[in-house]
Amino acid sequence: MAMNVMTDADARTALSEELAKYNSRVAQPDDPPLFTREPNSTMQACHWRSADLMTLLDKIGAALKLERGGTRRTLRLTNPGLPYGTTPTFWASIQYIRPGEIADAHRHTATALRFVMQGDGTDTIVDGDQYFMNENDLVLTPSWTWHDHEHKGDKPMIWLDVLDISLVRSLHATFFEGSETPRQQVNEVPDRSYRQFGSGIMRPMGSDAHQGPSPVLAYTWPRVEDAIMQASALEPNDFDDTFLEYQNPVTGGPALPTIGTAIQRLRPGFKGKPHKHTGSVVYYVVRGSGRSVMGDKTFDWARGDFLALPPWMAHSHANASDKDDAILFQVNDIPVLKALGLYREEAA
Ligand code: GTQ
Ligand code: FE2
Repeated sequence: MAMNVMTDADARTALSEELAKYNSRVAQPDDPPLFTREPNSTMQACHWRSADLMTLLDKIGAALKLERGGTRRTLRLTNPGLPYGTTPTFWASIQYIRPGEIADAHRHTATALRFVMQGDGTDTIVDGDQYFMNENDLVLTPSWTWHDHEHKGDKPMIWLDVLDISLVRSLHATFFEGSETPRQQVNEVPDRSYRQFGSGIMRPMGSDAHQGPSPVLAYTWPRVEDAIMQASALEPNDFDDTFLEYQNPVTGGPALPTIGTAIQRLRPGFKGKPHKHTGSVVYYVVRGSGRSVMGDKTFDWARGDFLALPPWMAHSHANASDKDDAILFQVNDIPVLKALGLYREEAA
């Protein structure tokens, strides 16, 4: 004799309609599991080749205008595994600006940075401090700082922009404000941030350690390159060889609270061991060539290429040459994971 036994699954389904009336629910039999044993990112490992990007940049440079209202002409690096953005937290884009153009003033709560890929002659003003950008410079635009760019040189200029748009969106904390004037007024004394904090070893009396972004506007390439070459005389790190982080000289923390930035030099012949960590990374090849393995993909890269690494994916990097250096600039969201106690790292 068949008994009419209601399974737990049936009971859950039977309740769903009533619960929904009160904006509530119980787990349903076909819900995906609440937790996975370890991160299971939908983000995919990606490689963008310099030659392809340059062709696309020439196209958007010719076809797209730069109009008033705070818009930018950018080529966004997208990830096929994500609804938008390059990684779960940030967007990497390449900005293209022609001589005579102005990317006019605005501010947003998303934190931004620039890393100059090619050209010079464009100045950026960040909260009144003006800086003429050069190749491989890192320039910070902390959250809610006014910024605008004007190309005063004679050849198109391109740089990498990274903004933590997906992070700020996920927190529903997006604010944006445009400016009445295309450009900001420049401070009477130029290079304010450099005069105050640029030495990296001294600071204005009274500027105690505080949470927040670095007060240094520009991390200029000659100084960064000198630092990495000095550190290269020391023993290599098994995974990344010589690996230096851009720091906030006041706190000793990362340059920006939500976006990590680092430079690594793979010495000639270096072959790194594989490891994995939480947090996502975008790499830009500053110099040389090499091979990176990410999960089941192998990427052979050269100067000007980009790579994207998903969270918790085993990866390793090797220099392809026995004679020449390879240098990678990277952007990551590791400061966010560390601040929240979610950073983990493991040899793979
Ligand atoms: O240069 O201010 O790639 O506001 C995206 C948004 C660059 C910028 C981007 C921006 C900017
Ligand atoms: Fe902006």
